Amino acid sequence: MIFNWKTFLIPYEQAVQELKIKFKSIRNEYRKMDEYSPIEFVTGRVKQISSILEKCDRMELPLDRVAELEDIAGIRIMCQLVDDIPSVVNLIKDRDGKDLTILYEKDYVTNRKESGYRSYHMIIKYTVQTAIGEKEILAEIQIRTLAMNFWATIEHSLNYKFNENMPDDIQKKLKTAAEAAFMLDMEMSQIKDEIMDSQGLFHKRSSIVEEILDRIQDLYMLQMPHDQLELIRKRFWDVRNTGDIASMHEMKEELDKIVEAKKEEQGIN
Ligand code: 0O2
Ligand code: 0O2
Repeated sequence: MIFNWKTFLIPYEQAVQELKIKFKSIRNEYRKMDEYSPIEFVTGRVKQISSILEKCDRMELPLDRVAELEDIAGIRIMCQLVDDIPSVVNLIKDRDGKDLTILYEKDYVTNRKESGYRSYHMIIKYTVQTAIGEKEILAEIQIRTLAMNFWATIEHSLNYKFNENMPDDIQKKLKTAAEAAFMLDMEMSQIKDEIMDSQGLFHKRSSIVEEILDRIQDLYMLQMPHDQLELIRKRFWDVRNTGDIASMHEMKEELDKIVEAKKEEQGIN
């Protein structure tokens, strides 16, 4: 039998694309609300055919049961802080039975693997609509901090290079590095509130800046005289340089009123 990989992998590719968009959208929603996002970034991949074959060999799984592999479709969600991991897990649990079904979870965050690997894994069932009908596939979601990801990425490439025969000294260094990554996560957790506040503030500031620029654009379109627009622009730069959110907010509210008055004057609305 000739196995048609191209056709077989289509639903997996679609699932990875869809899930990536869904998790990236959650992050964007938090940003729009000027709130700290437990999701920092999302990546995804369909497992290489050579890795699928290797895993089938290792698991003594015949090719006609290849769909039993849980990680042909893989989504990785990176968080800034360890405490973000349960938040993301809960976001996914909220969707259980809706657009995905959770089969089981593996908590390598509290129970790190012998290698030093830490991550939270969720195995899900996901349905995609393809040109030839509905297809249900398995996917693995890995949730980890930036520090866990840094370590796992490097360890993964070293493992690949040494192919199970990693020299003892490198193995030892990786163990020490895993400990350092763990300590880094612990240190960051201690300044969690400051990190969350400062990032909320950063997004709040950038959205007010966007809103003020929108109002200036509105006034330009409403044909406000050039010299008056210049004064507003200059004031915007001064207020922006102070970085004071309250003053920026005040300026935005003033501009809202001017825009409204101009629109009324011109019989718009
Ligand atoms: P943004 O908003 O620029 O971060 P695709 O072409 O859609 O199939 P994609 O998503 O571009 O693939 O690539 P992939 O490999 O799945 O994901 C890479 C994403 O991870 C990119 O985001 C990178 O910017 C982001 N990324 C990688 N490392 C880091 C990091 O250290 N910090 C942050 N914040 N992001 C990182 P996008 O999709 O371009 O979106
Ligand atoms: P990829 O795509 O190259 O990352 P097994 O795969 O047999 O070890 P199992 O039960 O299938 O075990 O899954 P497990 O242990 O939950 O891990 C599956 C995935 O988690 C792996 O996929 C890795 O991505 C990641 N992982 C698990 N342990 C380690 C580790 O010690 N170091 C690193 N860097 N990653 C790990 P694959 O199959 O390796 O594929």
